[in-house]
Amino acid sequence: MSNSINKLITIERHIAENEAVYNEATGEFSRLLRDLTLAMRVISREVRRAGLNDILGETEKENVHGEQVKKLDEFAHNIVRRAMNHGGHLCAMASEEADGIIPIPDVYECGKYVLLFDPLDGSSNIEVNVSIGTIFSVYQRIDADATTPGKMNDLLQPGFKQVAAGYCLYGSCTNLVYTTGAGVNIFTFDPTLGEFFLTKENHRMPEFSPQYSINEGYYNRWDESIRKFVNYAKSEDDNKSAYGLRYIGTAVADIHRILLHGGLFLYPADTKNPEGKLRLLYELNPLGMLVEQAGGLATDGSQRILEIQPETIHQRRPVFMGSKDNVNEVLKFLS
Ligand code: P6P
Repeated sequence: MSNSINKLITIERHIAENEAVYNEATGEFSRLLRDLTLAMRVISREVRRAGLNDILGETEKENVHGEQVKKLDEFAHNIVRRAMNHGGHLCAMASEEADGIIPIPDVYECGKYVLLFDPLDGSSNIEVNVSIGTIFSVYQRIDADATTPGKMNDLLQPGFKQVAAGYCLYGSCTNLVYTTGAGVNIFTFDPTLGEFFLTKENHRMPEFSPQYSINEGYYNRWDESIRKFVNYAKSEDDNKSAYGLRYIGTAVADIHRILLHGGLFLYPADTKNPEGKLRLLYELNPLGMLVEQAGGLATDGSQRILEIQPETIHQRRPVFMGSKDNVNEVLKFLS
């Protein structure tokens, strides 16, 4: 069971103590996560001032997906890149907002990790004051002893090889949720102190909850099996009440709710998105690792998300993730 915390522990201390659990406690991994939390503090501050700083709204640019880049998207991307490119712990990065590999500038040393991130997930919600978040995924490079710049195959690793995954959710408060494979830990930001305090350690999600999360506007684009599941979810009789529907439209916010309250998140393939919409490397793998570490499941409908061998940085996959019994229930409709 997860336990609420009555002692004051900052994320720096938790990372350092946690690294003792994680082998090769060289301090390099702690410094990587520490630098990442700095980036999130800066993004959190800017997200909360966006309206005042007039950095809402759109730039004239489009990202690799042909999506309009919001000013905050670009800001968050640059903050993570600048916070992480000189610490000597990374040999390469990849971001939703960049076409290919983000190299470490050759004036800095290359380290043994790679970072993949979605700088600001939920772009469509930025200027309507709905929760958005930063998602991150960390791997060791394939040749851990190399000191050369990272290559594409260092970035294209299956999710089960992640050494850390997490997100920072900028909602009514700022929550940082991360795992290094030894359980899910939740932190809450105190902006007056600039500190993330541990609020839940080794969090476990409910095994089932009568809630589902999907964009029902696409009902007519779905495969028949998805329509049958959704019709079942809405149905009620003497043995079953209708499930609740919650859909924020920011995956990291929907998954955060499901981590805490249980339920099922679905973004299936449809006639417009034959590979689904969510990206495997910097959305599904990190969120999938967190969900599994909290006792849930994450699948693309035919295989475990974390076992998919990536082929390109921005590839998409359909996803069904959440509480174990909720996922097993929808799988019965898919098969
Ligand atoms: P739709 C946000 O743009 C995002 O990538 C995810 O965070 C979110 O779950 C999804 O798109 C929402 O997509 O098609 O329902 O608007």
